[in-house]
Amino acid sequence: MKKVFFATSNKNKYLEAKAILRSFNIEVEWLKGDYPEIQAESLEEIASFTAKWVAEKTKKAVFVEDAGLFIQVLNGFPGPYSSYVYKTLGNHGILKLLEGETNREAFFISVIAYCEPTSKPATFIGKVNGTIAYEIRGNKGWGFDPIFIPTEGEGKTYAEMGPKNKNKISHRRKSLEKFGAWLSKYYEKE
Ligand code: ITT
Repeated sequence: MKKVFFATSNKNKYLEAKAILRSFNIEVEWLKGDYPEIQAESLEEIASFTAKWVAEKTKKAVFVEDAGLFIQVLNGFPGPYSSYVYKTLGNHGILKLLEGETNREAFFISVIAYCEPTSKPATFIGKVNGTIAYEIRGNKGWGFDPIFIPTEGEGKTYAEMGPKNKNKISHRRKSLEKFGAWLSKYYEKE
């Protein structure tokens, strides 16, 4: 089994990536830590910068993943600021911002950047459309899971679906699938 390092501070993201990439016969090892992130409006730019930085620093083949929740009526907020907004406003804060608002459309994006010490980063994107719930629903999730209802989720929030079902359709599943397929081919050529 080929091994690749995932640089993240977030254990939930690591566990999801590990479960999903296993089906591509790829083993994920956690490079636990807080790595520098630039402030930019594009998740691709942010993820690419961090992947390059970590690959050069550790001399390993690594990937990082940057995700964000984009709410239509808030012009895409919190988007690239999702981590900070989750820590400061939380799910209750987001629901408050949307009080009385009937347009609940939102999407989640996951961007993976893979990089080796001497190469340029390669990126893979996954997107899931959905809506923001009217209240917190479900306890089998983390982050924004209790307020995000994916279009393909039969009306349930990610947190009501639970990790197994979330992982079948999530934004992270989609970016990791692209990455896994690419990496398997890439390893064949080596
Ligand atoms: P890194 O160390 O990997 O950067 P992070 O927690 O800062 O970990 P991100 O910047 O990628 O992760 O994610 C931004 C935030 O968006 C994250 O902290 C969660 O609050 C939320 N988020 C991302 N993906 C999510 C998911 O699948 N379900 C629920 N919330 C999610």
